Amino acid sequence: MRKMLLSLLLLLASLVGSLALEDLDRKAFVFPVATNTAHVVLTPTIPHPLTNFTVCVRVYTELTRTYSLFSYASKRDANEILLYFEKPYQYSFWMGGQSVIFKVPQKFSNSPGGEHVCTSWESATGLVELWVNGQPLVRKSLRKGYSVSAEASIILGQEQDSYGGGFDINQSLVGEITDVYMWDRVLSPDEVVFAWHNYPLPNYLIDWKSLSYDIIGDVIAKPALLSAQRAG
Ligand SMILES: *[C@@H]1O[C@H](CO)[C@@H](O)[C@H](O)[C@H]1NC(C)=O
Ligand SMILES: *[C@@H]1O[C@H](CO)[C@@H](O)[C@H](O)[C@H]1NC(C)=O
Ligand SMILES: [Ca+2]
Repeated sequence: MRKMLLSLLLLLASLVGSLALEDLDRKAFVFPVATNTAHVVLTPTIPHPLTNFTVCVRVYTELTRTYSLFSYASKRDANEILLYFEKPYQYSFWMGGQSVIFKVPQKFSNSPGGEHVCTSWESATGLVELWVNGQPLVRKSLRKGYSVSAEASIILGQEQDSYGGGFDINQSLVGEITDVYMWDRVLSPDEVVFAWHNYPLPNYLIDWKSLSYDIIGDVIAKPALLSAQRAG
């Protein structure tokens, strides 16, 4: 009987744990070593298919090889949305399995080091924007008329080749990630600068200050070494 009660309590605790929203302000997820296992699953509610969105993240890393900054897979496409570091001064943005490349002028970049990256997409025009440290890169166009599946597996630290899996150690993040946000709209240029400074903005889909997530493997939540102030 006591055993049953204990397992019931454990079950309840794990349920509450996975449903809890946590304020990670000034904290980061630290990925201390390269693995093809360590990752964080974000579990927000995406209420409907997306036709406009913005994603922002802040990363602190010495990597010069490929890694994923934000991997959003759907059942129909592992690269439903993917923000990907290709090599120094080059990011790619994937949507529904297609991609565009963004070249970063050296003067905008701190890479390797700390970088704040925002990307936005608008279905009506297909326009994709990518911003590094509050600076806009040249706009691209991708997947005009598409809509992003709301049934999503959203992962930090690894790049998904299948829904929730298919990780490759050579695409893993080593370092730390903080200030991860997603909005159901395209942020204005002024708002991207606000996001860079970590000022609050309305209409979050993913809110770092109220985050629903699960840590899997060797990932540690610690005070962020790269804050908005120091990254500025
Ligand atoms: C998406 O953005 C376009 C252009 O700003 C706007 O006309 C449209 O209403 C937006 N759609 C949604 C679902 O918010
Ligand atoms: C990762 O990269 C290293 C060095 O380039 C290579 O030797 C190794 O085979 C790669 N691993 C995988 C799983 O692709
Ligand atoms: Ca991959």
